[in-house]
Amino acid sequence: MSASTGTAHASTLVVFVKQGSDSGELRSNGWIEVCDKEADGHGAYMYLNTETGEDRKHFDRNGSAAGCSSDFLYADVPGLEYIKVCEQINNAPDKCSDRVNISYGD
Ligand SMILES: [Ca+2]
Repeated sequence: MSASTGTAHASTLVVFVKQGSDSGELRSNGWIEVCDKEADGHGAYMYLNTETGEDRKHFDRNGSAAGCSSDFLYADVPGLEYIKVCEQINNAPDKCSDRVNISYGD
């Protein structure tokens, strides 16, 4: 059972991003869900950058174990500049999807 059940359906999907099999979802009410689907020891996270230049990472807190991690954003969706989904690589640059610009609400 996902913690997001119920809440996620009260809003519209803004963007769904994949990096390999890992994925991240952003919804219009600020709900995000990050899913680490690769049992490769590389933690998956959604990277968010706001129009004021703040950034934050939201990890799938149980890694590649079953279930994803959901959170509400610290920022309004219209205040986001872009997001991407990444996996953390030790001693090397993280592997990330392309940036996805967020124009929702702009
Ligand atoms: Ca997981």
